[in-house]
Amino acid sequence: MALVKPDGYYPLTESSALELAKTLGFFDEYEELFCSEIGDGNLNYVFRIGTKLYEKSIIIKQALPYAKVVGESMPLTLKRAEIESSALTKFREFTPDSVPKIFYTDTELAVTVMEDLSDYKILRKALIDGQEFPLLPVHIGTYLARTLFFTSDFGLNGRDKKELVGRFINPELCKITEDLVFTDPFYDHDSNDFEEELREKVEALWDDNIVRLEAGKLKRKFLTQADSLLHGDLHTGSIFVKQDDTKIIDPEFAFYGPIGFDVGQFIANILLNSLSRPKEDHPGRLKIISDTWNVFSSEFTNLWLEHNQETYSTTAGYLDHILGEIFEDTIGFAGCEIIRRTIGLSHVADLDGISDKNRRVKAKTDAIDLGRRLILQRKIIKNPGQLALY
Ligand code: SR1
Ligand code: MG
Repeated sequence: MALVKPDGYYPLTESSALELAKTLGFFDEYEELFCSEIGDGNLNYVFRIGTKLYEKSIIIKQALPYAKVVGESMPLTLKRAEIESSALTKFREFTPDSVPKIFYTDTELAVTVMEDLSDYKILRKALIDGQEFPLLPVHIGTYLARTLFFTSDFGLNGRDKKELVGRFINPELCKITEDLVFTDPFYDHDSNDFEEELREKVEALWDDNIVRLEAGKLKRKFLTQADSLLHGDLHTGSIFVKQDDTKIIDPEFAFYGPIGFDVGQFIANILLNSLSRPKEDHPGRLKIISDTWNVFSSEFTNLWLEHNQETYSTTAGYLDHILGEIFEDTIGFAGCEIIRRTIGLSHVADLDGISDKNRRVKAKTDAIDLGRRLILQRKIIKNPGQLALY
């Protein structure tokens, strides 16, 4: 009997996801399969489906009409599934080895079928476990340079770029970032969440008009500066690693924004991990940041010299100006990300997982101080080596 896919949207279960995989022809009708929901993110279902002997497996990812982390009180557009698969497809043009393969998308069901990366580990977990990945900076720095250069006005002609800006308008997901990263943590907002022991520190932050002013300026950049197609949520939970490979997943927040935002989120999440670890591990974490920035800026420079379509690109000083601006934004956005992951709605396991309360509160106090300094001193910090002093 031929299997038929039901019409319309319905939230998948392990058994209906398995049926869907068969209906779409990924497996034979009578093949014995397993299916488990493995999603540990904030927003979506992720089903892993495969043959019992693991010869073949796929991932079915489905967007829910609300944020899983909050519940049905926070409705969320299903269009993000289409944005995610279009962004992965676009990024694949510039860096095919850095993103998972997409096998199928269904806009109505908000489903993407993709390569199973179960032999990889989520970078956040691997860093918490103290693992090291010497090739990570090369992979991430190259991914950032290629995706951000080739979708910008430097790598594309103006018409094609504007068409892409239009395709990646993503108001609902951008609103989440505008609120959760750039606004709520700097105000006494209901969505904030922190240990009572941090209250005095957090209230001092809310009373600090200079921090608010600078956070406001960074938010405006995020709202208005359509440099490049961003991943939009490049924290260490959006990166899969193994010793010799790195894959970037989950670009459902993709939109045209300031280049430093992606770089800053990555750096911030490495710093958050560093804050959760003993002092002797800090130089190793800072090296990930310096090496990633160095790979990013030298690859961006090579692309600029070889492929730039902008007439002004050969003007002396212009490349240095752009890289300087990206670095300053990177540091500022990193500061906002560190603060929101510490006192906002969406935390990180690196800090929340510190079981000793005194140690946890101390690490979070340091995180607030660090985030604040990065926001305020982003024009003074000129290279990643200086972060060692912070
Ligand atoms: C309600 S969504 C909370 C966070 O999860 C996503 O991964 C984004 O980082 C978002 O800010
Ligand atoms: Mg995500």
